[in-house]
Amino acid sequence: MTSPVGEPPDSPTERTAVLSIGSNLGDREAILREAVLAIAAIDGVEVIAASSIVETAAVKPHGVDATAPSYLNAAVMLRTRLDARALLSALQRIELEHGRVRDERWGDRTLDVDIVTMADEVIDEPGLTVPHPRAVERVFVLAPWLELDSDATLAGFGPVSDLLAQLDEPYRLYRAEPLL
Ligand code: A4P
Ligand code: MG
Repeated sequence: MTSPVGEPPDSPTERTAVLSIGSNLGDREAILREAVLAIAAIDGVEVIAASSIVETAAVKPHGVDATAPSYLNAAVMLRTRLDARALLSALQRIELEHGRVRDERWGDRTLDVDIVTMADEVIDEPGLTVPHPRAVERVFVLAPWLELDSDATLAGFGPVSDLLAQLDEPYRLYRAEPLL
């Protein structure tokens, strides 16, 4: 098989991925900053941009929980030659290194890192769904993503700008400067 012009033979294809990072325990902002650095340090990953930080009330399986600590969320855009599975395990290692404990579904956490999209890939396997199945309903995922890419489209749903307008949910800009 021939490789595309300009690409060395056997070089794995680089793709763009968008991550959502979130924290509602501990020093949330410091944890998000450390997470971006840790993501950038993954072998085979180049972080292109990170968004500003938004703050929203915690969403639990039964709905918004105003009694739980609020979340800081941001989006990270990267280029990688890793496949989605390898990227997810590197991200889960970073979650664990930041004191993430998995006990309750959608429970409070020091750090959550989700793959929102990865190029135009559609994956539906045990333990890995891409695009992230709940991105479409989450202002704290869509707003930071739109900030990084005003033409962003969520596969199967349409332009992120339209999805965000339909949600019409409150969020607070916690830190306007980009994390990177
Ligand atoms: N998994 C499958 N697809 C993916 C993907 N695209 N990216 C699997 C990352 N992980 C993916 O996740 C459970 C399993 O999902 C993983 O083992 C992985 O194999 P988890 O991080 O262990 O647990 P979780 O995050 O509690 O579960 P879940 O269902 O992924 O929750 P979400 O959808 O991530 O929601 N409220 C606010 N305001 N801000 C938030 O960021 N986040 C959540 C978590 C709930 N409420 C929130 C926020
Ligand atoms: Mg998660």
